[in-house]
Amino acid sequence: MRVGGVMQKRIVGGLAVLAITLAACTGTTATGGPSGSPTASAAKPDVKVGVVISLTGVGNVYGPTQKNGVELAAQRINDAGGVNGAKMVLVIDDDQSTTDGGVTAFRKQTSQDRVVAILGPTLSNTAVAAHPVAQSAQTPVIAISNTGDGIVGKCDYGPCDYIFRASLGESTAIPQTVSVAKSKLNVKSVVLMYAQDDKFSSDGFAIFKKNLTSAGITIKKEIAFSKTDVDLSGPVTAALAESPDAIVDSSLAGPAIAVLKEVNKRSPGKLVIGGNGFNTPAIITSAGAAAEGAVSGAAWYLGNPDPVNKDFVAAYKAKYNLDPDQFAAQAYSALYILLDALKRTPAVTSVLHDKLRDQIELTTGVKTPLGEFSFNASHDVSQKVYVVQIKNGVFTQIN
Ligand code: 1QQ
Repeated sequence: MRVGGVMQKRIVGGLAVLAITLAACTGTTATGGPSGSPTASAAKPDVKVGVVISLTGVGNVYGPTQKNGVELAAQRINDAGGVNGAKMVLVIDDDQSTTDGGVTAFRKQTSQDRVVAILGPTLSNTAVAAHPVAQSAQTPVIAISNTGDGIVGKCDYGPCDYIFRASLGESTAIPQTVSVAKSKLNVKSVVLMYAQDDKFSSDGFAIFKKNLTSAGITIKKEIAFSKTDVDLSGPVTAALAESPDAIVDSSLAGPAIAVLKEVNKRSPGKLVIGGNGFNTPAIITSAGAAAEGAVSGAAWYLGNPDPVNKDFVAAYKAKYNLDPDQFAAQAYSALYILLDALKRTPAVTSVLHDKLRDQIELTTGVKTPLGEFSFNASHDVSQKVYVVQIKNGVFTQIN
């Protein structure tokens, strides 16, 4: 009866808290104590973590490797004892690369699944619609691939203190890319192309414009297109007519592949510079030789000899018979960052989201394939930028 009384009080505090608390009570009464085995025990209630990613739609080149990365991390985490002995269980939903898809998945995961935290969604365009759902539900989010502006810190939709970002923002990456373009690749003029109906792409356009201008690189023309355009022969012809040293393309992989192919057809060898949309091996497999020489700023690269990265790459290869990409590395890293905070949160299976949020904020020096990870005061990642160029079909660091 005493338990009932406590629970009644908590109903006033919030249904989510009640449900998770109930689960915790059941677990404790049923079995008590950890099994003593290093593997996550069935005795404790599972710790549910939401993952909302683009498995279909325009972001579908990024979501599948994010899924691989996060599933590998969950498997390894559970093999090593889970969250203080409790099994970590992923709830994965497709955001369909749309704002509606993202909002629906975030609503489901916060109200139905009652996950402890959410990783995702894949695209910045979806994130600015879906993150407010988690913010109102006071469910922490770690953004694993949103690189546009206003994702953390100051958000247009209002307070976003439950939102964190483990993905390198374009406002940090692009200045480095522009600097390398100027100093190492001798770029003096560009045409700036971008998808105007995608937040990541249009934010990247504005950031490129600002940084190219301040670096003294001439922008000969700006050309807007749509993220759903498949034929970019017109815009590319118009861009090449300006005879720039390079074409800068701020877009997701679909249009980027079309731009690379058109440029290669009409002006082979012309330098193409992009943003985070370029950091997928799909660019190389789909554009083939036309991807050769393309430059972008990345959060990670395959050849990084750091032992944590080497261990991740080897485990990923063993499980999927494939090299990981940046998106897999970021998703994998984020789950370990969350694990670290979950382990530090008292009574983890009855976690109160504000306590978990506070612990995520205190993250320091978690060893990940992205390097030793900490969040800054704006809940953003502070990490090294790798400016990469595709050479012989491989992303190669050039900074
Ligand atoms: C964003 C991105 C995409 C290019 C990759 C997921 O960075 O939408 O913010």
